[in-house]
Amino acid sequence: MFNALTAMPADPILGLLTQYRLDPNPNKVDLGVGVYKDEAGHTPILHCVKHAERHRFETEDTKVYIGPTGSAHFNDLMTKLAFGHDHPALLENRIRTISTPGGTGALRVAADFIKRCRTQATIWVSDPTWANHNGLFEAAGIQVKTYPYYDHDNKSLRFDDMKAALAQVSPTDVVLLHACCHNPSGMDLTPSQWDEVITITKNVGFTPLIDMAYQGFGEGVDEDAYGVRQMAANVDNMILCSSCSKNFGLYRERIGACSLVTKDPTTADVAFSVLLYVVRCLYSMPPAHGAAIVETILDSEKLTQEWLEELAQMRDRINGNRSMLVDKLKEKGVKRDFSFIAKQKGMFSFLGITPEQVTRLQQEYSIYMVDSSRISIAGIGDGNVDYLASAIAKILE
Ligand code: PLP
Ligand code: TYF
Repeated sequence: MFNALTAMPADPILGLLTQYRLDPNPNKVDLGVGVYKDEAGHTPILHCVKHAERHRFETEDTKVYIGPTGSAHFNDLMTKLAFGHDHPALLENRIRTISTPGGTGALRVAADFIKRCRTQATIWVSDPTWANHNGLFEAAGIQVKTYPYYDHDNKSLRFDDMKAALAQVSPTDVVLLHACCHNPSGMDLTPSQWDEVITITKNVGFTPLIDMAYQGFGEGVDEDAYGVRQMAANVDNMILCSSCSKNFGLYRERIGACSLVTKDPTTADVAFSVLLYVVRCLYSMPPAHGAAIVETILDSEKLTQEWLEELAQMRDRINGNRSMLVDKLKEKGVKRDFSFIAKQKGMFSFLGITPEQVTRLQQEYSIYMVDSSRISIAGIGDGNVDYLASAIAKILE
């Protein structure tokens, strides 16, 4: 039976990590996978997480099954973190949240849930989007189509084209929007652009699915949730997939959440029962450890404060790296305008070089990035920015 298989390509992002690790060049630079790194190129465990883990170790008294929803308390805290404490949909009991195995698990659950809402569903994703979005929705038998988003030539948002495309979407379709820190372009909607998209969503009647994998990495926890909160206040149906991988640094613990916003509590209960059925058929119940850590942090004022400070440090370092690279490229005499990198948000930007130039950077300088020239900004630091900017200057000559 296995003989009939043809090999699948490796994950284009995670595959880079293996190549990078095998490269003996001491000057190598990893701008591939989107994980936060400190100046030393290390992805640290947050202090607040360590504190919470110590506390859980002392107090946890069972490992019995947690059930398909995960921890109800974690779900409540995550709902408040995403929507705010006093969101009308929350006060009106119209939101239902479950814990999921990471943001990816949330998206996969959402995909099966959408399929159960409508067998012929189509989901519209931005062009470009995170590579895994396509596979996750196709795996659930959902057709994936794209709407215009990033203008590679002008390094800007194709906002008019995006609006025109969304206005043509069927009311029975779903549209995926990135809450903040757009992966891979770093190009976010401004609050007023969100308002316009929300008006179109309301008028056309499609269901928005918002993917929030980087809450707190753009401008701040509340600022980054602007679109989520406004959308939920204005539409009858919405899905939110969130992740604790980046903002709590819990990547390998696999913890995130999936929330449904509905028009009334009765619809919410029915939809929730379908969501739980989907979970049962996919993985039965989510891992508990990451949720317990987040719960411990958000339950404590002191740990929450510590978390917000550590999150701000990560955000500030990334933003600092953005300007540092732009300045260094200028210093190296690069004539091309890279100032857009300093204006974009979150972990990623496209350098905007050709695949051949990406290959040259890798082969001649051991600088690793995705073929599309997406760079993970956290991989830049004081120690490598000079080397990186010199190499970019050379391949642009
Ligand atoms: N959505 C986007 C846009 C992402 O970039 C990622 C990856 O980091 C995820 C979802 C999933 O994150 P995770 O499954 O690691 O929580
Ligand atoms: O886009 C990225 O780099 C992050 C991390 O299969 C990631 O979202 C990449 C690929 C993958 C899972 C996570």
